[in-house]
Amino acid sequence: MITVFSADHLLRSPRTELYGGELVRPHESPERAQIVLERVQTQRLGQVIAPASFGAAPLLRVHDHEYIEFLKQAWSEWVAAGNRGEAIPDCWPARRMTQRRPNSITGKLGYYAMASETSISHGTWEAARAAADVALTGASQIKEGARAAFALCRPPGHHAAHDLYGGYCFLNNAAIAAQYLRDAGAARVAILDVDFHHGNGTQDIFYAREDVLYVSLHGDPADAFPYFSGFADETGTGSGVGFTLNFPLPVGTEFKAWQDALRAALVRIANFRADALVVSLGVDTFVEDPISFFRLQTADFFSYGRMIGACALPTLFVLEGGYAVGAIGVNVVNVLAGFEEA
Ligand code: SP5
Ligand code: ZN
Repeated sequence: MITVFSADHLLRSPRTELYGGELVRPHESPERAQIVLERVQTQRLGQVIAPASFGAAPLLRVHDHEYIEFLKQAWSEWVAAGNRGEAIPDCWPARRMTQRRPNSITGKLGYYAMASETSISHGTWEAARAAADVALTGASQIKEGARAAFALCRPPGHHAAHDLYGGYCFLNNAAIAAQYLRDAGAARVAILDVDFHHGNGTQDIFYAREDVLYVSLHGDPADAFPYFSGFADETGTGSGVGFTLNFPLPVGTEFKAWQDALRAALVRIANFRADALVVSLGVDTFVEDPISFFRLQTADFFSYGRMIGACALPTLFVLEGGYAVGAIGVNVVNVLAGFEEA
């Protein structure tokens, strides 16, 4: 299958992540994308192409205009305000406070952030925009009739909502791609999210929709980030009821139990009769992942790739998380190779 990759991901290279009360070197690092790209090449998965530029319109199908303007300006506003470190919020619109948008950049960070581990730094917007173009280029391959494509996106996207960033995400690459496929004539698009974390942003974007099914397997939010989204009783709203399906799984989940949940997820996707499938592909389910608590092994990624391939749907894979950097290339390409073998 074709891989879409942009070297512009390198423009996102913050120095800090707020983690355990310290500012540490970010888990979501440039090495991640380079290692996945190298594995794609050494395993001869297929051609690697650069993205085309799709402009603002497909971003605005999913994201708020003022939110996009905020992302474009945040770093320069932060620097102009005299701040010396990277941009991190320090106040949020919590319970019983107003939801008005402040003027001050620090206030705006709190208004738009769903988490504070994600520092904004020079080049963040440019990299996020390139990642969305990577996803859109992959989606256009599917539109043109490809059976599958791999969007090697960085930064990731599934925590980004209509007007929220965080969880290392700014633009929701998978949601932008799914909406693009809808606009290109696919009547129904399914999104399967196998990242360790719940894709709160993707769920939120499509929560009231019956034309885009969102199905996710993830660490139980009672114990795992993003804590406030991803419970089993979140099933959609209005005409979208029944078109969101969550499988929260406990600490220490092994492949056998994870695979049972995947089987159930794939049954729902088959019943939905999707015209296309978008897979939010995070490999932070790996046993050695430093911030997660599932126990999948390297060979398991190949096994479940084959299960996804057996659905026989046009499939766009969009890279999300995975922080055991030494294994990320092997694990991601195992999913794609398993898919191709089905
Ligand atoms: C795309 C993606 O995978 N985003 C993940 C964002 C995770 N952000 C916060 C992680 C906090 C993890 N805390 C774990 C404590 C382990 N001692
Ligand atoms: Zn994740």
